Amino acid sequence: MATKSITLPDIGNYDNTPVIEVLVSPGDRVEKEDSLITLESDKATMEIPSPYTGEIKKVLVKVDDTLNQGDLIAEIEAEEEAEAPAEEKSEEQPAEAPAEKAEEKPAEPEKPAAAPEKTEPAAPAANAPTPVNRQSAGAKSHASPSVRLFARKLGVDLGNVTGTGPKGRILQEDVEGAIKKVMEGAGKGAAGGAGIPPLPEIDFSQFGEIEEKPLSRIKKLSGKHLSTAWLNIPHVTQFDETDITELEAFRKSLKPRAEKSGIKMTPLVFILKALAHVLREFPNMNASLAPDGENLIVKKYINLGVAVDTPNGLVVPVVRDVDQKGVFELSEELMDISARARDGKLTGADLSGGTFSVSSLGGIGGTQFTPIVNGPEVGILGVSKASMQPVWNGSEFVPRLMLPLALSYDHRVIDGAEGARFMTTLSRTLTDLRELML
Ligand code: CAO
Repeated sequence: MATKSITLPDIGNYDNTPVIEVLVSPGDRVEKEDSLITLESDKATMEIPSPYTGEIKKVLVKVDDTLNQGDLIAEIEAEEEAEAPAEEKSEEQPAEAPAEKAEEKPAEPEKPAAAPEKTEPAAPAANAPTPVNRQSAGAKSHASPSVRLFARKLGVDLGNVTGTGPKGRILQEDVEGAIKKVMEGAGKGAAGGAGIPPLPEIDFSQFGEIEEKPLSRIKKLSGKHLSTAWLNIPHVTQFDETDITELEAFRKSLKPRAEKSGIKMTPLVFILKALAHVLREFPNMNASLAPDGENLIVKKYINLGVAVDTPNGLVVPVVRDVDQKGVFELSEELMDISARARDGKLTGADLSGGTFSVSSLGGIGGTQFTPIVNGPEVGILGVSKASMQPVWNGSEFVPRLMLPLALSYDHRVIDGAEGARFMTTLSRTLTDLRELML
């Protein structure tokens, strides 16, 4: 046993060759000829083998370092003297094609990750090499440098690819097959994609009569959008119940005036108005996460998307500048966009530019639901049906009209405490509309 330095042998006419992979870590046991690092020149990729069998003590290079002949790579507690240092061997190789050379080599026999019995102590030492050690060092995937390069260029983790070559070696077609599988899944929409196992395909007719109906164009489009939002955004939904007794009294008092102008004034417009007010106080909720995930794009305008149920499916037209409009104007606009939505007459402009969304099932029923954030927005408010409930006022139960609210938000942007504060402020505003004047 002796500590030996491993240096970069002569690899041909390559200077300052970048390290693209470090395949070993201190404590790893390597056999002579096991790969230690991968270098990538502009012409070829080369794995540099260990000239000794033994235990790696120090790794002296890292990814992106550039190496020249003689540079230190690692220190190893060698079990035997190298019979022929790699340097001498590599001199025999034509300098131009190290990668091809590696490809032509017959598949190396799979070496056990653990040391052979004769060198292993009865009880393994704490730092004894394990399959995990080798795997974490990236050496477990058995593939030629060109296949590794191919996989790296396409962002494929070879750890997830099953090799069909000799001794389980990963071939280029295995990498291509893995990509194909992912792409096929992604294209299917309802089934799988992004590595998610697809739902089982079942022949339902074996259990009884069935009818297969095509989904509407809107359902197909909104389905894709909802899946994308659901899969990309870590959702949190929190619930509240808001006392809207006074709001309802006010709404009823305005109703005759509204009806005279042909306007139907529902609780939703007050919710839109209150939301616009609270969004000013919580600008992070009126924002979108930049695609790189590094910045928050806060919008200074408040355009609220309103989910509308249509015979062909769900659409979300946008009511613009809600903070600058009164409840009459908002009612008129809401009636207009929901009528056009149901008639299929919305334009692209009607459907774009939203900063936050509302989905109201209040006119239909239900006590609560969890809305899906209309990404790349950050939050959405779900509104359920208000109902009279006995509420304890400190001395007695009194009948109050309670409105169930559900706030879903992107937890990457909004912390739970901020979400709770947003909801409490919204609730306070709906309970006492005088808050809108503050
Ligand atoms: N609690 C109790 N009553 C409510 C209410 C609530 N939260 N919200 C509305 N109502 C009442 C209204 O006051 C109205 O009653 P009156 O005619 O007596 O005044 C009645 O319910 C019907 O209201 P509406 O639904 O026609 O009008 P709206 O302004 O509340 O909603 C719109 C408009 C377009 C949002 C709604 O018609 C709609 O399409 N909702 C479905 C949205 C949806 O599908 N969301 C789910 C998306 S996730 O799959």
